[in-house]
Amino acid sequence: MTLIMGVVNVTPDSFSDGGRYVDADAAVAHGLLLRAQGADILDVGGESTRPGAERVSPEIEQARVLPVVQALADAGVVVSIDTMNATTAALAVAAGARIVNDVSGGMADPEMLAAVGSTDADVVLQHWRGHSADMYAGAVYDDVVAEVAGELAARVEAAAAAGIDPARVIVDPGIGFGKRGAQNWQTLRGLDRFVAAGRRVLVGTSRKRFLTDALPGDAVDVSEARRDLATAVTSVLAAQAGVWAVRVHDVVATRDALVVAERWAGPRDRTGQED
Ligand code: PMM
Repeated sequence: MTLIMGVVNVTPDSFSDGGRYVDADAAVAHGLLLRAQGADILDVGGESTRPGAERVSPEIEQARVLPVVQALADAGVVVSIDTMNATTAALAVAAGARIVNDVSGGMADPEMLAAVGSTDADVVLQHWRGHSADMYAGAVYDDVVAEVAGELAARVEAAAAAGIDPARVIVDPGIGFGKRGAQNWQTLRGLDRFVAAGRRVLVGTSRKRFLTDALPGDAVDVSEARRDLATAVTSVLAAQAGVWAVRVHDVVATRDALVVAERWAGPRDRTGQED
């Protein structure tokens, strides 16, 4: 089944959880709850990537995330570290993270791919065309799916050149990153093409603006429950397109949706038994 990556944001300014998990103990407790709810991987991040967000220093980022990574890894959780900084990535892997999730695909920090290459961690290379402060400057495409696929393939090659076996690479088309409303839907419609390219695919739609904007009524007033329901629907559709994992804030809604979709699909084993 498609894996669920639960989001543990350790930031005071994340758009989606209002900074509720700024202290390490609360973040760890939240992570353990997500795991109990069915998350297969926990993605720990200390720098908000919301459109317009300011960068934080690596020192602040590390102070936020490292204790959380350590505690969750010690508890036996598969942890990914959501960072664009090579030093933070290396320290997080040393603290037990098994995946480095770089939303810039190794482009923000020129040391990133070499840093990952000297570990045995897997790496998520996300499609990216610039920092949050000018997030939409690069959102110009003739054919968004073809261009994103081509740019991701180039990042996989750059990773290989830095000593990272492509089998360790997970690609992510970067929903909401350098893409405006309709471009996100076009990208999602092309997910099967990313899957066909042969690498594991991760996708993150959770609570994102393009999704909220699609719902009836005033976008500003869309409740968290409605955003999570919409996210659960995209999770199922992404699973049907063959993605390896979905990155979500509300694990329960997505888990339930994936489980129901599995039942609909029917048994895959040779016995054909259903309970
Ligand atoms: N989205 C956010 C942060 N990190 N990482 C990956 N690989 N894919 C995503 O879509 C992604 C990400 C958005 O930020 P949030 O955690 O504050 O919602």
